[in-house]
Amino acid sequence: MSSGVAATSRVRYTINEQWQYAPDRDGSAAISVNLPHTWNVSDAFDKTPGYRRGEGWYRKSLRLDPALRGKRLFLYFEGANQVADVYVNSHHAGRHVGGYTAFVFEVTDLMAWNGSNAVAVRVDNSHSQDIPPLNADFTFYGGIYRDVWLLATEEIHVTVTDHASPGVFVRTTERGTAHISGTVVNQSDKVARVRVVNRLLGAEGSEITSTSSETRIAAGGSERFTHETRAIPKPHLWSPEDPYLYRVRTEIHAGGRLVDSVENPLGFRTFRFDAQNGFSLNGKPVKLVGTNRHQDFEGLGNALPDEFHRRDVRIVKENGFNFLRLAHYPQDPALLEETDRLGLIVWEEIPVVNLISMSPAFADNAERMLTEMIRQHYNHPSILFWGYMNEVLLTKPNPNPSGYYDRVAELTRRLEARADAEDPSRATVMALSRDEVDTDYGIGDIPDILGLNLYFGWYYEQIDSLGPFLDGIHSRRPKRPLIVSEYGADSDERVHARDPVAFDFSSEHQQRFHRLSFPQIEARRYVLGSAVWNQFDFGSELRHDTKHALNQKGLYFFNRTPKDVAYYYKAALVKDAVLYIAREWNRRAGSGSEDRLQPVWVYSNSDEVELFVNGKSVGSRKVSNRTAEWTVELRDGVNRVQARGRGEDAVDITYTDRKDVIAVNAGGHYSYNDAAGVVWVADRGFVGGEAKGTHHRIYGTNEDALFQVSREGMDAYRFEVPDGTYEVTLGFAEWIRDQKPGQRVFTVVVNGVVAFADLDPAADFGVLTAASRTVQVEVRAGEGLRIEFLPKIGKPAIAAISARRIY
Ligand code: GCB
Ligand code: CA
Repeated sequence: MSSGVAATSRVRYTINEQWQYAPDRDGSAAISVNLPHTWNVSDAFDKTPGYRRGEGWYRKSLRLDPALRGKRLFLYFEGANQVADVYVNSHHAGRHVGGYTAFVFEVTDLMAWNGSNAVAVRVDNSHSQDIPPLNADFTFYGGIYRDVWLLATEEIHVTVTDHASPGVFVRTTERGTAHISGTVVNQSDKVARVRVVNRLLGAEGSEITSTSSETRIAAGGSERFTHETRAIPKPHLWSPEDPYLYRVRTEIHAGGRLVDSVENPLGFRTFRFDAQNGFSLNGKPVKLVGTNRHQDFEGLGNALPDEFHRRDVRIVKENGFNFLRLAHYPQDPALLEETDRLGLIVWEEIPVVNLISMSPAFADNAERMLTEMIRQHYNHPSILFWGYMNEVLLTKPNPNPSGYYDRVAELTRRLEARADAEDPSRATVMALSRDEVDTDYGIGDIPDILGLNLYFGWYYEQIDSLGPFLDGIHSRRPKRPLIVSEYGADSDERVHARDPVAFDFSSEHQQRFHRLSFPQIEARRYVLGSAVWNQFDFGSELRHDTKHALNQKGLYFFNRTPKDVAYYYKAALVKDAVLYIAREWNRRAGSGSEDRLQPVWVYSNSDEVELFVNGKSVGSRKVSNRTAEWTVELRDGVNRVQARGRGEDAVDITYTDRKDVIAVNAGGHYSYNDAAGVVWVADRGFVGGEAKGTHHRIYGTNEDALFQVSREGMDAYRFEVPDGTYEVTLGFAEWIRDQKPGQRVFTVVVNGVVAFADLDPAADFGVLTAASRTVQVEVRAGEGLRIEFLPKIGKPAIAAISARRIY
């Protein structure tokens, strides 16, 4: 380690490198890791229910730079999920409870200056009735999943142990001044005379004004300072369009030396919200149009390097949003620095989700998490809203303890009071769902603003019911400022439907959902704003759906590639030219001339767009609600589709005209694109029987959506194909999870060949398990392909049929 570090003032560097991680204390199975790290990267996504929730041990040897001698030493953790015990040379330095806020322990007296120091951290992500969140629709990955810092200060310094906050709190006042308060500690054994200087700096670093004061601090004592600068005439305001940042440099001088200095961002901005007129920033009406963000990422779990956090902010910003809800927990400091810099208005919240427990420790921990969040992130001008509960009435504890709802209300009042005491300059919020809001025991009236998580046209009712529902709440609670804190629908890029329906996971339903939902929000002035659920797909181990363990309501995939739907919002929100041909459905198939007529649509902020298919214009269309749509005729093979308006775009759509290859998603109204490039066309249902299905994960396959739906009770499928020798593959999955052996038994005959005799899927394969069998059959004399189902017990069923001619 270099000894070139400054001999004065504070020193801070990450110690993320070269840790040893082991799942247990003895450490014999230790592996080398760098932080950030989680131990749930794979088990939270495999198909075995559950993921490891227990202890993990991180060990590192730390050699101290001799230049730091004489300084006070601290270990600063940005986050570890969810209980962390820190040991230095086998001494317990401290424990922190809660997975989403930072913590710091002083370790000066536990460290040796010669040789290496053994740092060990026990992290535990077990469920605890004392710690929020108790349950929620996201994965509680264990580990030290954010940066860890070594921090060294002089004996006299700005406090670092006030809830791991910066120790200095800056805000602006209505008088146009900057208000700066903080605490200086004197860890020496002598009384100290200290001068505190605060310098307000412009974005380029020039000093605009400064304040200072002198104070005496007893040995081992601390003193608070409160400064207010002169009024800044016409300050450069902070806003999403122009996120101008001032900085406040706080200097501590003692004994004629600069002993400490820290910098914090400062933004001048004012905001108001009104139950009738909505939201305004810096005196101008602004609709908050935004999205929600979870912190995890494909292949990394929650352990993201800072650049990933910053990139997420850039993506949200480039999508045209001005608002970001950090659901459902405090997030990485790198992310908040970026929302300050790029200009996004932030709602941040603590993870009190779905329900509370009656344990007094639960309430204490929730309140402390709120205090930590507010103090740690107080100086970020991008944050305007503190949230403290999400759908807290959703899950009824079982058994339901007496007095439960009184306890929820009591905790709500306690958190509201805490947020007010910590930070009266911001607004408090909570989010309730449709089913909670009318019987909310009054808790929805406690915060300043009520958020509504609404899934009309997904979990319930119709997409069109969103606006009328909002109007109803608004008329019943005319004084309550309302914000749509969530709305969204899942999609899977492999699932496509010409007639999409809620819960089919088709890309087309998700797009229609947003095209029809957003205008209803835009049209209502009283709604302060909205946030899509969610910007990115995210891990939720309890989910099944079409990609298990994932919530697929993202406008982007889990790896941050955009879905088509993202461009609807981009076209609605971005001023620069946006013109985008929807392309998730870039592989299509059919048989016959009618199938060749296919929809193509474009998202754009042009007035008019012209479309070309294989070089020929198919006409111009007026863009309405950022969308223009055509029905075009595709040819067999690759089709070049181009669009021109404000800007241009081009994509290739492959269409396969089926002659001697068949692939049918039996029982599915949607087509399915598998990993091998096969397009399983929607089942047109000409064969009788009924479509049946499940959203449960299907074992033995990754193509869940193909096997989740089946057709049941038909006599036969018949395909007109040319004569020849065919390979026919039949896929099954019993979708009834408690189906017993002997409840469904049938025989399948393909052109006279018995493919399955007395097949009993529950017995032969197990329920919810995909199995396929391929047989070879002859097609002669123009008879086509005939797949017959002969019931013995119950009804026959099939999930997937494919056939290809081999001779
Ligand atoms: C909600 C929750 C959120 C879920 C979302 C969903 O209302 O607040 O945590 O992930 O719905 O997708 O069901
Ligand atoms: Ca970080």
